[in-house]
Amino acid sequence: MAKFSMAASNLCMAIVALVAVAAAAVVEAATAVEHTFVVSEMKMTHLCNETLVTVVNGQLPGPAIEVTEGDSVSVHVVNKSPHNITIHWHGLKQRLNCWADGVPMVTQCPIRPAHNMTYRLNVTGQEGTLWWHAHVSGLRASLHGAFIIRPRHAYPFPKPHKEIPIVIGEWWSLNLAQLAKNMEDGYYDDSSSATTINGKLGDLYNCSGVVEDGLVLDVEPGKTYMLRLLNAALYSEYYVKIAGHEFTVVGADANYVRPFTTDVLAIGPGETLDALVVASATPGKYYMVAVGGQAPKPDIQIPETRSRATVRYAIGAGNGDEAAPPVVPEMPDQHDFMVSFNFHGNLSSPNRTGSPPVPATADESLFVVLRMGSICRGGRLSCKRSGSKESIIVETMNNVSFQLPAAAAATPLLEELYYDNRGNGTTVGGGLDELYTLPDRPAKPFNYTDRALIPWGPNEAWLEPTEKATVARRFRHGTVVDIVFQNAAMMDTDNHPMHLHGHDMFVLAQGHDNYDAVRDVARYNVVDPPLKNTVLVPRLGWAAVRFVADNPGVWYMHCHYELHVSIGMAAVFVIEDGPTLESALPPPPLDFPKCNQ
Ligand SMILES: *[C@@H]1O[C@H](CO)[C@@H](O)[C@H](O)[C@H]1NC(C)=O
Ligand SMILES: *[C@@H]1O[C@H](CO)[C@@H](O)[C@H](O)[C@H]1NC(C)=O
Ligand SMILES: *[C@@H]1O[C@H](CO)[C@@H](O)[C@H](O)[C@H]1NC(C)=O
Ligand SMILES: *[C@@H]1O[C@H](CO)[C@@H](O)[C@H](O)[C@H]1NC(C)=O
Ligand SMILES: *[C@@H]1O[C@H](CO)[C@@H](O)[C@H](O)[C@H]1NC(C)=O
Ligand SMILES: *[C@@H]1O[C@H](CO)[C@@H](O)[C@H](O)[C@H]1NC(C)=O
Ligand SMILES: *[C@@H]1O[C@H](CO)[C@@H](O)[C@H](O)[C@H]1NC(C)=O
Ligand SMILES: *[C@@H]1O[C@H](CO)[C@@H](O)[C@H](O)[C@H]1NC(C)=O
Ligand SMILES: *[C@@H]1O[C@H](CO)[C@@H](O)[C@H](O)[C@H]1NC(C)=O
Ligand SMILES: *[C@@H]1O[C@H](CO)[C@@H](O)[C@H](O)[C@H]1NC(C)=O
Ligand SMILES: [Cu+2]
Repeated sequence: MAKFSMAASNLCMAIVALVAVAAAAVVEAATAVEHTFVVSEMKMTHLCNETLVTVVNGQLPGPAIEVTEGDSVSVHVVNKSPHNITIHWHGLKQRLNCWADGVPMVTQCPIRPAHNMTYRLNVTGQEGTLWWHAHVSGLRASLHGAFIIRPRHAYPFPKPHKEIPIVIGEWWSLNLAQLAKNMEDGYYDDSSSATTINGKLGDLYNCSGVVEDGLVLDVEPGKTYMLRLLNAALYSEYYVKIAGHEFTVVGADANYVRPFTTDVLAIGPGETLDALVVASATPGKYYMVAVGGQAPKPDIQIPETRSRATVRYAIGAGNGDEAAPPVVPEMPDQHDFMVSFNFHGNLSSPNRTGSPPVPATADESLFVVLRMGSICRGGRLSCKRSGSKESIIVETMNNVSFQLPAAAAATPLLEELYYDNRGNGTTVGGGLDELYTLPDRPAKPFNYTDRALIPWGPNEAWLEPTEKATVARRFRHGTVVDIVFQNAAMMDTDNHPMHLHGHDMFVLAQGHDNYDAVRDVARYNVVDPPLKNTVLVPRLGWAAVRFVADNPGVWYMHCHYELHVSIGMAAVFVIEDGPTLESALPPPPLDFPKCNQ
């Protein structure tokens, strides 16, 4: 009996081996990857406090999706939480697949409690690290995970010994649904309780003296590790260092970059990075530290956020002093924004055949000023501003603040587009034609980076009055679009990680102070600019991007700071169908959720 079953299992193994050999011969056929994401609430305890958090499959961070370029993915999302949920596949190009982009009321009706939905994704033409997260205000702090795309053929560098996802996040003792409500109500003094690395708070935090668990990365001397970093935090860009080690950055936003070496990484919310680290230090223990950057005073200050993990060399590798504390890296000042400016300025594309060429010129150019403004409460026309409770602070792009269509609208914008295109516009949501058009440029230019506008009061007050609308910008298929994002010093000087769904953007240039077309167009890098889905617009400065609007659909474009997007720093780009069946948006999937059923 035992003998028989052994023979059977050997046979099984032989078949498996045969299949593997056959697959290897054709360079791994594309695979269908399947996941089930059960969204539910769970109690977790940190810092002596028990908190109810919404998670996927009981995990924080959620499960990583790991695929090989060319694979197709099905994710069955089963909503056992009391919240409306959508999942966004951050950075995935989603060619002709806007239906699966996961933005509530923009691309789909949310998955309601006790409902489910299957997202079907093709992963083509991208390699590196991306991530997924709920596109639900507040909740993405606990609903996120890595989306890892391995090359079908080979890395353009020696294959690393190991790949390690590093998810930078935040722990909120505050209930996240409450946080979302607070942000909507114009109360935004909340801050996270801790920074986390792979969900762990680390030993800088404790509950009555008992330190929190920290991430430990075990390494072998001489080996190369690939860190796949993503910043899932709601509020901060992070500066990351490992004592005694350097990083070689090889990828950003699932695009390879020309490798460069640095001792510090800067990663804004929504950004991802692939960085190689060689375990070449004297065997021992070294802290990896992530510190949250913030704009200096007179901006309002929040307590410094910081977490650490430990890089630990294998025992027996000459690691004599086990008891010695880990070496601490010297971190940049949290206010030193030049760390971020230099890091992002060092990203460029490697010259690889097959990478898309940079279009030489743009068909349309937008100049988009990013800044705060305010709206009177209760629909009144005039009120006290500059932080008065009579008004509510909003974020704007060219002096208009984005408002999502109400869930009660019953038809998401993408469905409006699809049926409008087919001469069957539903009148329920008013149709896309009634959306507010994002202006090309601000109506009244001002000195955007005038430091006198930072403190709330008379200098900035005249610029505050603004309005809310569902802001859109329509592009013909194939339009080459230039956008200069000008960061204005109004009431704050945060940087803004601007994220575009469904497209990568060439980052042509960044600069300090006010953009000057005459001077700055000459500085555009049209030779080897990096391709990013999230461009960090520097504080008191600007960034210029170019992208080709060739993926039909309704794509969200927004700041990836949770507060900023929830108070309106967003717009949708409506991209029309191309001329052929292969360049037109296909019909919605059959099981696409309906709003009111
Ligand atoms: C823990 O909860 C208590 C009571 O709700 C609150 O006073 C305290 O600030 C919380 N601590 C942290 C670290 O959030
Ligand atoms: C998903 O919903 C469908 C229709 O309501 C139901 O038939 C199916 O069993 C559900 N699947 C899961 C995994 O809950
Ligand atoms: C994925 O690609 C296959 C093959 O081209 C195509 O038939 C399918 O419709 C695509 N699915 C999605 C969700 O884009
Ligand atoms: C615990 O945390 C408090 C507050 O951050 C700190 O003052 C104290 O030194 C910590 N204790 C330990 C043992 O780490
Ligand atoms: C790249 O980083 C170096 C420091 O490592 C800095 O001197 C340089 O200015 C950066 N490049 C750009 C374009 O910002
Ligand atoms: C790659 O591009 C850089 C910058 O344009 C150039 O200096 C270099 O010679 C190119 N290398 C190759 C191998 O083409
Ligand atoms: C128009 O679209 C609506 C919404 O999906 C659909 O119910 C209706 O049958 C369509 N009408 C026509 C004439 O195609
Ligand atoms: C804009 O403001 C800055 C300082 O806040 C000042 O140095 C600069 O001269 C101003 N520019 C113009 C054109 O007024
Ligand atoms: C901003 O928009 C509001 C509302 O339309 C308008 O009253 C105000 O003048 C605009 N401000 C600027 C600086 O353009
Ligand atoms: C959830 O979505 C449904 C249908 O789209 C909507 O009617 C309901 O108001 C939403 N609930 C919340 C809490 O937003
Ligand atoms: Cu922002």
